Amino acid sequence: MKILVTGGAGFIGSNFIRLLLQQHPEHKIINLDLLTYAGNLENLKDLSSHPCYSFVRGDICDAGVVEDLQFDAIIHFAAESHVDRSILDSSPFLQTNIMGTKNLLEAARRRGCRMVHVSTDEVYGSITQGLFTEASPLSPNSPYAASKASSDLFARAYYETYGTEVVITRCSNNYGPYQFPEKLIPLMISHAMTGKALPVYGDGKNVRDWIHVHDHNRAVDLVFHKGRAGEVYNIGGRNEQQNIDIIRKILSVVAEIQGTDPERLNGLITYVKDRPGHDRRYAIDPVKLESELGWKAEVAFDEGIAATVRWYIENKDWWSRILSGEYMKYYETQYGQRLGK
Ligand code: NAD
Ligand code: TDX
Repeated sequence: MKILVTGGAGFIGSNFIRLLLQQHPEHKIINLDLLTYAGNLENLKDLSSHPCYSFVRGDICDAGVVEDLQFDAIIHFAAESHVDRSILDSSPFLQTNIMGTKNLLEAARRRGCRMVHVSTDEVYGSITQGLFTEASPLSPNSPYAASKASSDLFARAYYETYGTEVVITRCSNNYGPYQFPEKLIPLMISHAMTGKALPVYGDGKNVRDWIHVHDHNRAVDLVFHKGRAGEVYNIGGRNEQQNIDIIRKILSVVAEIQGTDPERLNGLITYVKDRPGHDRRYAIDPVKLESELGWKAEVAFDEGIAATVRWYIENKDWWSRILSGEYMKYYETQYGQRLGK
């Protein structure tokens, strides 16, 4: 089967392509990616000449680009993915996440092909007690989450209206190698390694359910091959943690690996003005995926986070190259005032 993977040069997509090529030598992959600030072909450089892999630089919003490609199925990761950026300017989020997804749904409809739409737990909003199930109402709070919820509703509408064979996944917070350094975990690792302030939003007690990217991608693979069309599958790590605990864990691993004084690293923690509309807690119930498709998270958090810290320490060149130019402008806008610079 020829599979169109969108956003394959990003964090989750690049890890997914590597997994799919290992697990399914029977498939061929076309990676369609615009290479925005978040896309990086270095993530896949070991696979660039793989006989089952090809890359096309292009915009999912451009119907002509998608029309010209030959494929039998779509696995759709491409998105504007950072909540903080959506607060600064939501326009690219509407364009890529809604219009781009609608464009791919249209391609799937016309060709009669299967599509997995990769979404997020953020569409459910914040929950005080209990867990989000697939039946929980959509209640997005950030512009990013609103754009993803809209794309989920279009996916649903294409299934209901045209019978397009689309399946939606909603995963919790991912961590692992190749995550863009604007996100919490790589940001904290890279700052700890370079002695920069660690900006903690609000009181640091917001809760996220962290899952290793490998486990997310194993689930997407399963849903692609076995998930029922028109269904939603939640994906979560059963691993709720407060941000401040994640940060302290990262610091203890960095200190251990680098032989740095943990107290010096703890001193870098800086509480800053909160993210507007900051969701307090995400907590997702993956029981449908577990019972129906036999999925189970495999990566224990303590091992996964230690391996991730090690990866960032060993691949400093990868993230150092990113921390320049456009990123530094964004960083200044996002954190300059917060950190009193
Ligand atoms: P990312 O920002 O690392 O990667 C996004 C990729 O999409 C980049 O390679 C970028 O170049 C590409 N892209 C953006 N706009 C495009 C366009 N118009 N046309 C073609 N390509 C375009 O994101 P990620 O963290 O890997 O997330 C991937 C998907 O998983 C997203 O849909 C996101 O909403 C979802 N998700 C992410 C998480 C998480 O914790 N990171 C959790 C749940 C769901
Ligand atoms: O500098 C920071 N300080 C801080 O306290 C950053 C970048 C984040 N945070 C907090 C905000 C969140 O409570 O850490 C938590 C995680 O933040 P992010 O890494 O920005 O992730 P989040 O907003 O939870 O969204 C992520 O998970 C769901 C992904 O970015 C989304 O793409 C995914 O859909």
